[in-house]
Amino acid sequence: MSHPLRASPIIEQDAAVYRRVRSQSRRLAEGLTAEDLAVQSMPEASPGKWHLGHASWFFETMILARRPDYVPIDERLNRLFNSYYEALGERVDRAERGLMTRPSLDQVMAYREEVDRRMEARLAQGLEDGLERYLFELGLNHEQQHQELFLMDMLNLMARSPLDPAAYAVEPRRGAIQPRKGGWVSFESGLVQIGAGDQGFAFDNERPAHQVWLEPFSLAADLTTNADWIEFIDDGGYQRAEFWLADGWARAKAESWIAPLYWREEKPGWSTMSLSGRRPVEPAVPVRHVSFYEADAFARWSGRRLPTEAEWEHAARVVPEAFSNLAGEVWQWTASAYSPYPGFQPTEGTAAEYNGKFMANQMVLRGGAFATPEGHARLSYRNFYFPHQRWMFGGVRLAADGARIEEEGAHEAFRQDMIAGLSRRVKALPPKWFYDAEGSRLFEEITRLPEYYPTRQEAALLRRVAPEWASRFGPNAVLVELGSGASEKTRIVLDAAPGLAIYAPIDISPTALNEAAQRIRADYPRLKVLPVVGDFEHLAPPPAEAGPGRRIGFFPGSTIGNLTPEAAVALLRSAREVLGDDSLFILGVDLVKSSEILVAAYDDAQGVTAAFNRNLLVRANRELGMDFEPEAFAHVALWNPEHSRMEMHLKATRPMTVHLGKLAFRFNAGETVHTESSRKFDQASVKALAQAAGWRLEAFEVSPDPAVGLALLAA
Ligand code: SAH
Ligand code: AVI
Repeated sequence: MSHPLRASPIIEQDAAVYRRVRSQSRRLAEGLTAEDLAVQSMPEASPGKWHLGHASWFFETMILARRPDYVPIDERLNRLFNSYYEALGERVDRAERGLMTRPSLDQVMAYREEVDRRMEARLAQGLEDGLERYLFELGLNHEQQHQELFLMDMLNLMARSPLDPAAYAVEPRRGAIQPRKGGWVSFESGLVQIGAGDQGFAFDNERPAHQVWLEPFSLAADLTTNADWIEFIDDGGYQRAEFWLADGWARAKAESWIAPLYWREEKPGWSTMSLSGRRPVEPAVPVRHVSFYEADAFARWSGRRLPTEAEWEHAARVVPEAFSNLAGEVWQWTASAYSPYPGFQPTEGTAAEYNGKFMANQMVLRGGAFATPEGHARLSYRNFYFPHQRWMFGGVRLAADGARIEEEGAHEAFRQDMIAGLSRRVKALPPKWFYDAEGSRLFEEITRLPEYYPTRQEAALLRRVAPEWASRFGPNAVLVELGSGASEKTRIVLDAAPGLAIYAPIDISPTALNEAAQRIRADYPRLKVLPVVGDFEHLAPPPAEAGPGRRIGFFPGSTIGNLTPEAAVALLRSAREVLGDDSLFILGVDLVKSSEILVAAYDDAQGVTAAFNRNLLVRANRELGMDFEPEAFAHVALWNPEHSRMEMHLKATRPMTVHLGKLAFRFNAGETVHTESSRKFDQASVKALAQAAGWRLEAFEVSPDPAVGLALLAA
């Protein structure tokens, strides 16, 4: 008996993804009539039938036709289904697409099926090279873009009928709208990285990743709502030129804008058109179908502004949990013109026309919409439209200058963690909030305490192993340090590896980070120092300017022990992904030892650790306007053998109620807030952790007592 050749997992996966994406387009067309799919009168939109044909044509042209002997399915369709590719010859004007009664819907669907048959045969042979794989992924992403365009265009078509037809019984959306978070999220100034790294699919316009300097800014936690918009309308927003850009004002007057697209004044109130028919405008729901010009005018009327795309992306990377509806409701207009990133390279070949040639006169939108297919958008995704266009699912998230724009609204992520942490049955807060300027200063004081052995022991051990480990870095290596603080241990690595080209520290504490970066720059003038203010649990790839040298992760201090075991694995896994296949990772861990030594290290005689612990409450009072009495909380440090960790708590010495805005949190006497865990390891637990995250443990070195360990991991 002969066995058919087994398809490789990649081939099977490609075919499955292809079928899944293609069938989604077909599903959108189900239930619509042939007429619904054939016509269109808006010059910027296309009929549904055209989208179905064009997305298929893209696969035929970009992939199937790469082979020189390829015979097209129907040569004549090239002209109809070519969207804008100059290199591929003549085509039907976009405004005329809605007049093509032939080919019939059946013929277009038959064309789709033939493309599918040929693509599946091609996929079964395996994609030929890296470019073909990129084009295949581009084809899938392109098809998904057309799924959203299909819905935008269908809505526009339906909105033209006095019957207000519902294209679908319920709005086709990929997830529920998220509830409001409230307030603003503030960010300090700093050099941040935006754009897509080299790993995974991204459109050419998202690359290369690069650095941008941000001044302090705040971003609204929530999207602008219909209720906000109605206030703008009622205050004469569409009649008062002072809020508008000149071009916007001219357009608003010429097209008689009085409200977002599809809104109709009813008596009383407003209605709007949706994919499930005409409905009353719901005040609490985010506004849709506003142009950049309207968004900008609204922002000016609000005394705010639109965010730049770098602000949006940085905020979304650092504290996604602080925002509602970042993606999945409406694309959000930014103040950024759609232009190439520094070092932009269009995709090779015909697909070079995909994005780059549109980089004039359009504005960037970020996020994603309810109609954006699942898994399609990314934090680096750059959508773009002309500033007057309104038929896309576009809305507004406001921004403002300055790190703190409203006492109550500032520091939203901290506030959210505080509310969540104090609402738990066993109260707990994430230790990352220790590190404001004072917290970072107190930590440095801790490192010099006689009882706090880890810093001294680790530095000495690092001095011993660094020369050998650094000999493996290779030329122009890039050192990415997580939670770098004062960057003191870094110097040991830098001294052992004079060939290092780049030092990229990431830390949540802007003061500690920027001051350390300045000192390192002064002492290592040949080294390029690229600090990033951010949360290491949301790692971005090193900047493109970091060059091709090997990436070396550096995470000393046993800060990994401050994460839950699951979060530690997730962090190491994301570091593995971001640093790439050839990378190394130096991980510092504190080791299990007698509880006396451990407890003394976290409860020093001078009370510095107690002050560090209580500073969290001082910070909450200052930044969140809370009313903790720090002195009424006792510092508690205890060894938890079950979880192999030191714990710090703050214990209420008497019954108390503390307030955060209108919220009240009750403390019984003796009740604690768990403020930090510091897990202690041994070689086996480090090995298990590394392996769970996709790293190999190459070396593990232990210091003299009190013992700490340094692990060298390889990707
Ligand atoms: N690496 C130094 C400092 C350790 S202290 C040493 O070994 O001595 C921990 C550092 O991590 C602090 O600078 C703190 O600001 C930073 N940090 C804590 N949580 C963080 C997070 N989630 N993202 C980024 N930095 C964080
Ligand atoms: C940063 N981190 C590893 C320290 C630790 O030991 O867990 C923070 C610290 N907490 C109390 N003292 C020091």
